[in-house]
Amino acid sequence: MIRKTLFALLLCSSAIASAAPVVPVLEVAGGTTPLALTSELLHRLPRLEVATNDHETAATFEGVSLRTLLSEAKVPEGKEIRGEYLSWVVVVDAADGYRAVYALAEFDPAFTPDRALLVDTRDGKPLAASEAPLRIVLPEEKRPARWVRQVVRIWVGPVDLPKPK
Ligand SMILES: Nc1nc2c(c(=O)[nH]1)N[C@H]1C(S)=C(S)[C@@H](COP(=O)(O)O)O[C@H]1N2
Ligand SMILES: [Mo]
Repeated sequence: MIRKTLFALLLCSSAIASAAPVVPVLEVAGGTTPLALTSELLHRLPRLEVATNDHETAATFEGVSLRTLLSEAKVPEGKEIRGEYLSWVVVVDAADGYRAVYALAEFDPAFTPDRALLVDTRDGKPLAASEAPLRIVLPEEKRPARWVRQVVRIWVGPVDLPKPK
């Protein structure tokens, strides 16, 4: 009995420790203040819902278009995406060290019909710990490998690789 209580207490304290608020950010190259992707921001912007198949499981996600968030952070869009911006990338980092890269143009409706979302709910409920606080959902992308879970940072900027001589 005592053992059980201790175990429950330990579980509780670790839950409290991990409940420290993680505020994911969107950072744009050039050193402007990172955009804090707070729940308040995600509820102030237009929200979208998408019905998908996560592997074989049907799931409905809700969140904000990644493009909307990029515009909120003043990242070029539409016809502004030319010249150097065609070599800009969006790097998404997760709490578990997972990282995926996309091209900036991939999120622009002027280039592609896919609508990437940054979601905070699945089937009407807050994301589970394995996906929280935020997840990328690319409804048209068949393999969900870039549907990054546990997003903590989105970095946008020029790819920094050497050009041919
Ligand atoms: N943070 C994070 N996101 C991730 C992964 C991961 O290991 N860590 N795996 C990816 C891969 S390979 C797949 S197939 C899907 C799995 O998502 P699911 O657990 O909802 O099925 O998440 C993607 N997102
Ligand atoms: Mo995967």
